[in-house]
Amino acid sequence: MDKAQIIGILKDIAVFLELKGENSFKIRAYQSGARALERLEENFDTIVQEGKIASLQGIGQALALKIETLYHEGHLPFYDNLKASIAPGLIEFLEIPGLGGKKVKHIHDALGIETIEALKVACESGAIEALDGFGAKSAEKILSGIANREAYGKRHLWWSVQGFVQDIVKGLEAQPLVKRASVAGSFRRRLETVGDLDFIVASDTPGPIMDWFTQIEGVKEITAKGETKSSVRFENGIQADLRIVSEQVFVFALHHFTGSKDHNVMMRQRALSMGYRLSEWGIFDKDSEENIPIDAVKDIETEADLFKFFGLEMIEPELREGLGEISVAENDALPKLIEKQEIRGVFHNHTTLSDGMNTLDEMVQQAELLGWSYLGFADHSKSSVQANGLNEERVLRMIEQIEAFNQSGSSSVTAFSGIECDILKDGTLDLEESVLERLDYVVASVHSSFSQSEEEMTQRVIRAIESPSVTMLGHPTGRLLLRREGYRINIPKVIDAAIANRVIIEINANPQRLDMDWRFWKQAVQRGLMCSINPDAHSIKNLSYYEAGVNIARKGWIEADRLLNTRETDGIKRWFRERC
Ligand code: DGT
Ligand code: CA
Ligand code: CA
Ligand code: ZN
Repeated sequence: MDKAQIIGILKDIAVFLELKGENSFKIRAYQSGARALERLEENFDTIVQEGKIASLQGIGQALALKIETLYHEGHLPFYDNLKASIAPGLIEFLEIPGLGGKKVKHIHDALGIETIEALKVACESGAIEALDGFGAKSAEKILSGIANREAYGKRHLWWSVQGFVQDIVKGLEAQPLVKRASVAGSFRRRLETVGDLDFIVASDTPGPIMDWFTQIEGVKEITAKGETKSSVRFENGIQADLRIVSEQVFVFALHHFTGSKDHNVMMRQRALSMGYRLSEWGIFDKDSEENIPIDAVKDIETEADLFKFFGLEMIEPELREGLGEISVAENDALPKLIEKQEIRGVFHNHTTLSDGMNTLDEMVQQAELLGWSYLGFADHSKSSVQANGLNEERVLRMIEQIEAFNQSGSSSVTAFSGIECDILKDGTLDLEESVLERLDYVVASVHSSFSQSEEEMTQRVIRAIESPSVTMLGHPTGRLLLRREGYRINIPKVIDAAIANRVIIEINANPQRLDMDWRFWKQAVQRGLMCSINPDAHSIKNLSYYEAGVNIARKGWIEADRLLNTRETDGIKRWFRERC
């Protein structure tokens, strides 16, 4: 376990002890231990390995032992038992902003409640504000905390629902009374996470289609059922809306419910400026009171027709985020978006040499099946001890192995030798420069000391970008979608440094990362940043993550000439040699 994780556990222990009403002396020991580690200037790993943890100010012998156990074994029985002794509901209370151990204990002692639902009721009934030390404000704050928590918990990774969505669309299309069917909403825009799913169908006979939809296997609850709209909730927590309209209205409903809201607002403004009113029902004269669409609507069958009517080129759903797409479409200047068939290979992949599940040969065979020309390897470096990272000697052996593989001519796929080299706390790299420069390329990533200040982290990453052997920056924020915020870092400054040093930034295409975020890419590529879609695959199956990366490249307005993976093998070699 690394330092940041250990600090997190020490803080958890302090809170759990508070919740159990333990004496404050004990609690403070863990709090000050966590602070001592946060303040630590020296290398944490070295200190643990040299057995010097107990010599740090604020850390006693007993605590030092616990830290060592966490570091070496990755878990601590004392912590596991403590956590198990607390009702799970109370641990959920702690996730609500403003509720610490003491307050949760107070609520539990006074009201005996142990679930979020009961806590919500207690806030609404006035029981919370009647407690000592609480008031109307705190009850309100708890309620909004519960609401936020629910909102966060209700989203799903785009990647995890795609098969589910395809099945529903296929099922709808197979219904005899369905003329057209499509998914809409954030799923269609390929947003990294989706709230609910939105389906649009054209039919004159909605009844039987609504019946089918509300009886799909896995439907747990029907929250609405009507002629034009039904909503269901599935056992897996996903909610879905189905809207059924006439064939003539379909394209307008599809456009409206694809969104985004910001895009729709801008489209409506544009319509008004041209004398029309645009809605999910069609196009109307601006001043007409009647709900009869203008005649031209008859000729609008596709979204391309709809955009054309308003003087715009077709705007793909991925671009409909209200980020200037309408004014660019007006000038026919939208980017030509990447297709997954254009990808010729990917670079950031792990094998059994570090923490991957498959060997180099197995990974290459999968690349052949995908029709790729090359595959890059980037196993972990030695600081990533838990991932069995490679030291200099093992890197040199791997380079030989890859050279032998390429010379054997056993595959149409060229293997590139790389490493995912840890960026150490001070921004230096984990491996000797003389070894790094013998690799085809180097992906540099942060895997430790996540709790640094924004300034420190930014400087640390920029220092790595400036180091001569670094080719790419890996997952620049370290975020895990719906699970963990990224570390604090100034991404615009990192982008500047990458452009200045001709360092590529990856789209880490692991569906839980999708890091760097698409919201940064449009501007960054316009300023000259080069991108690589890197699946960070730890198995042959995960090579398919590159498709999630393509989604993000499309959302980021990235064209083929800014994407390394669209080059053929010679072009890749040239980039690694000359960075152009
Ligand atoms: P989600 O479900 O949170 O991932 O995001 P969306 O974009 O799927 O949002 P959702 O399901 O609430 O609505 C689908 C689309 O319908 C949305 O992208 C735009 C359109 N829409 C919904 N409500 C409004 C609204 O109040 N104004 C406008 N202009 N459009 C709306
Ligand atoms: Ca939605
Ligand atoms: Ca919806
Ligand atoms: Zn990594």
